[in-house]
Amino acid sequence: MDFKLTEEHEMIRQAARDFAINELKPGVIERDEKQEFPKEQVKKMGELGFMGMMASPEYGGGGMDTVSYVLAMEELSKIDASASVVVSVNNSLVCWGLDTYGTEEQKKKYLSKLTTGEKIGAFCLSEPEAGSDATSQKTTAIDKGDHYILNGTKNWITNGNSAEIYLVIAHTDKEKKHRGINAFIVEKGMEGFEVGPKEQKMGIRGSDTHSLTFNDVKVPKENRIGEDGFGFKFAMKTLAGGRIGIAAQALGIAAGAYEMAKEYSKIRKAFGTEIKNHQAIAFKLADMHTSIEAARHMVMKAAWDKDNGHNYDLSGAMAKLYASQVAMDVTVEAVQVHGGNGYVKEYHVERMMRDAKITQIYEGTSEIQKIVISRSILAD
Ligand code: COS
Repeated sequence: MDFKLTEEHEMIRQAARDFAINELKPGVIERDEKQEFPKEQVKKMGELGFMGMMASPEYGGGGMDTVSYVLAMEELSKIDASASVVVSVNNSLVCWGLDTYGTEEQKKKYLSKLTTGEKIGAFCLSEPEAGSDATSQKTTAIDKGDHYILNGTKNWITNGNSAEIYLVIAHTDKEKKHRGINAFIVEKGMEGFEVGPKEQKMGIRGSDTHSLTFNDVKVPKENRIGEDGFGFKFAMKTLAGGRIGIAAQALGIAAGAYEMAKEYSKIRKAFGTEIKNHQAIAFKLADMHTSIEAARHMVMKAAWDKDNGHNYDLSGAMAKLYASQVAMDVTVEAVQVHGGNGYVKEYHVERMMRDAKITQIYEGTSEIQKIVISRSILAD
């Protein structure tokens, strides 16, 4: 067993850290306030290779392992979780899905633009009445020979407006239940495809979340991903990896808030001494540090499982469940350590507390992770 990162991993972590401090931190408060998408920053992350880290190099990807990806996700999320969710969705849901299951033509046409950040991707599974209950898709795609006709509505879609390439899950045969579901590549601009209004959110306000509507959208048959009926498995397999990315995001939010609380405790004085000298604060920091370290080990284990060809459904679900709870607990305590200043925007931790909550909801709620975990441990 070796807990040491390679030199290459350390370099990737440092590059992500530098980028987050130099490029994401300036303006992060304003973007949160105005619900402004970090357009320039995402473009730069594409140029630096953060948008397609694990994808195959022949399609412009970095060919890196999942450990590299979670290291970058943690560092970016320490500073700006709105920017990091764009990275997460593009990398683990869209690029990974296309790289692993797409045809050669799909990879050439779409993946090569997504890995470089030239275009952004979105993953469209959730519907007004199908979030956790993912098989209850109401969106339909009717087979018309050389194309499908797509109708329906998708909800809470990350990168909803900034994306240009959308992976859309739809029923092609309701009788067959989950085996009658398919995944399609839909391009912005296809007739009948409309982006709905932007959601007004509590956290990750810099990311753009929209509903989408499809009215008789003609999708060429070559845009279906995998064999007929593969869509639900595609969604499940893609989300299993996505959950590792969100676990890393939660870890980053927690670690970022903890680092700020620790630094603050060294400068803020109360009762004649820095507050770090009060056990009430020191013990909080001890608890925060311990739970973050535990979450980090779980995230790394899930990434390692994926990199080594092991099943990562269980370790990924556990990492997300645990790290997202740590993100909530630690950010609440970080606000408490900051006292009155913690409630004020310029100290960042109130934003992190709001950002943390979504990690318990998207890409499978904590309750869904418990379904995945309990089914897995009770299977034998
Ligand atoms: N990898 C591959 N296949 C999987 C899988 C996985 N991780 N998980 C499930 N499947 C397959 C099953 O093997 C089954 O296929 P077969 O019948 O051919 O064997 C099929 O998918 C249906 O599985 P299951 O019966 O377990 O489906 P359920 O309706 O009980 O749902 C959960 C399972 C709850 C785990 C699933 O619906 C889920 O993950 N929901 C949350 C979705 C989500 O994350 N939503 C957020 C939207 S993205 S922001």
